[in-house]
Amino acid sequence: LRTAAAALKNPITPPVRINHTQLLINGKFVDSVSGKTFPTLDPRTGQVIANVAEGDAEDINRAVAAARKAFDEGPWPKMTAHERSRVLLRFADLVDKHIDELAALETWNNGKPYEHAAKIDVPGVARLFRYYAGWADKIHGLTVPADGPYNVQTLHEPIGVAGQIIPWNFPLAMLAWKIAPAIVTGNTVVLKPAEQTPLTALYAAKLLHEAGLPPGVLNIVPGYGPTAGAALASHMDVDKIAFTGSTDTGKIVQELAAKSNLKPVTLELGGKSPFIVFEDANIDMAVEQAHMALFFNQGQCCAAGSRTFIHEHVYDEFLEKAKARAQRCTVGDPFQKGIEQGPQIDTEQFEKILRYIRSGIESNATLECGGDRIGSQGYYIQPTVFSNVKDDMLIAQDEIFGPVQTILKFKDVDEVIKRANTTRYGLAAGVFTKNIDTANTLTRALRVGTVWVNCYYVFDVTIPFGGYKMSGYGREKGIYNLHHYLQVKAVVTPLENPAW
Ligand code: TXE
Repeated sequence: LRTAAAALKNPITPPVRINHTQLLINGKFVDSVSGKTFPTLDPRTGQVIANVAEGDAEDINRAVAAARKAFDEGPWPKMTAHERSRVLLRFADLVDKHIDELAALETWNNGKPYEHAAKIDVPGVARLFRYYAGWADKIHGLTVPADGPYNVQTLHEPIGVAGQIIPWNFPLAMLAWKIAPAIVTGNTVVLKPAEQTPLTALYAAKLLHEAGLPPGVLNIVPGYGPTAGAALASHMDVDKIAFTGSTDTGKIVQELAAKSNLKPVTLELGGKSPFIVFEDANIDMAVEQAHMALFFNQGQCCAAGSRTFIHEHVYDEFLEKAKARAQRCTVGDPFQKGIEQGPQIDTEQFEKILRYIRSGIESNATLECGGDRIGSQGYYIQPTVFSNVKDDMLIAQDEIFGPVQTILKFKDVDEVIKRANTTRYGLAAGVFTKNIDTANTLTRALRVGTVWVNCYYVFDVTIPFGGYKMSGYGREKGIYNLHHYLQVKAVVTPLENPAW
């Protein structure tokens, strides 16, 4: 780690230029009404990499007006499904073409390893747009067998102007998950990226316009949550709001939606997902998956396997191997080859994680490795493992959102089900066992939106993702997200001539 710290002093120059720092409204890059800008930082150093136009309520008004016009007057919702689909497909091709710039910009602004951005995040965007492009002309209503002489049909119509607020941990993936199902169904969008990571959203939106998206269909307004985000959630002319972020902010968004025009809301919020290893599991595989389930993306994943429950018979073996794996984890400049972990996103998250580490030590969990920052600049944290973690410790209850693995011991199936479910969250779970009965029992008993059995983080575009309990509601990806962007209209026509 000492060598790594020395290398971190001289960050690699990112192989990309920043071309877009203004708001994108009605197909044009524009300054904010106030003329204000805000700095966006490099998590490797905390230095400013660009100043970006700061949108607030006035800019949201302008963006919503553009989206409203594009929805009410078209052409987008009135275009054929096939034509809309072609725009999404052309965009996917442009993403493939510009993969290097998009990945470099994502790494520069977010701190995730370039190899991950280039092999996972960016190709995932193209894949997701191709998937939803395929849905364009496969959305249709029903003929309904009502009593009486009536022809009854349902029409599936776009809902209107969608407001979308996204976080900073997967800036491009979150943007894609939100935009693709919304626009393929004929809606128009105003999206607010996280204040930490506006750069790839602006770049991707520019590529969507190059792919033929008409002006006003997608508007991007970077800015802060309590100003731009709140203005979007409470706007009277926004017909739906989709949010990904913290549970506390999710509650605010839902309240703003209710207090304004009662727009429907979908929320993808935090988690404290159990990762459960039974004594019959393949331990080496479970160790590797548990490591990835927690440390991937610097631990900044809503579905992180952040309570690692290990059966008492394999606990010691697992712990020794998990600790060794964490110590092997390569932390460093995310632009360097072979790096698994880069810096955390910003100083708030960095401080929050270090506070949780201190809390773990103070509550007498055993610090097996890590526990401190790396170097003296940027937001790098040592891969950290705690054992002897108890359910009532803060580190076993709160979302740490950093590279801190917490390992707990259990004795039997009923006990671990109860403990796994004793949380306000319900996003995901991992179950490692070769026993089909144990797997079946767990998959049904766990109150979570996704159960991965003998695997973790399989995020195919076809698989719905979302939460139970305070991890939110609604599903993203797959067929399920389309329903959140469609209204169902019943049309009833008499079969016999009415007496006029
Ligand atoms: O989240 P916020 P923050 C969790 C994770 C993290 C914690 C705090 O535990 O440590 O949340 O992170 C916008 N009205 N997750 O502060 O505030 C904000 O501008 C409308 C889990 O970054 O939820 C940003 O665009 N919008 C998570 C978005 O909400 C508001 C991913 C997310 O920010 C707003 C990120 C307001 N009043 C953090 N206030 C996941 N589920 O993956 C803020 N925002």
